[in-house]
Amino acid sequence: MAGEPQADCLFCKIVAGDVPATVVRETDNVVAFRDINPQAPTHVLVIPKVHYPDAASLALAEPALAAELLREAGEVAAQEKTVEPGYRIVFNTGPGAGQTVFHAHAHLLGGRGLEWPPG
Ligand code: DGP
Repeated sequence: MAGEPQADCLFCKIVAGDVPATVVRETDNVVAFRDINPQAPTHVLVIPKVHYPDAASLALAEPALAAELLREAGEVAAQEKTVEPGYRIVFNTGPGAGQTVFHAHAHLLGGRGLEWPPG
């Protein structure tokens, strides 16, 4: 069923506490933790606790939760003091875009200059 935990999902295991993570922020619906392979001084993953395979399917099924995810990413950016000079929120979607974990997640990147276009 949509949103149900998936036994083979790494991020569902992090939500359940079965895989450890460095959590920097948590609400009833969202958890934010440091990426294991940081690409910037601040690299935090912000995820819904419920399982959707990507950001678009989350937004279709639960738009209020997708909005909460974005709001929480902004809160983490403030907490990490990356609002100035700026930060980036990325949703890799699909293997061709580099998505490797198929549980919706925002990458919050900051703490260094970020080039455009990305690779
Ligand atoms: P993506 O490639 O967009 O699906 O992002 C998945 C991210 O998840 C990637 O940047 C690395 C991170 N990651 C993978 N395994 C773990 C883990 O066990 N713990 C944490 N904290 N991050 C992980």
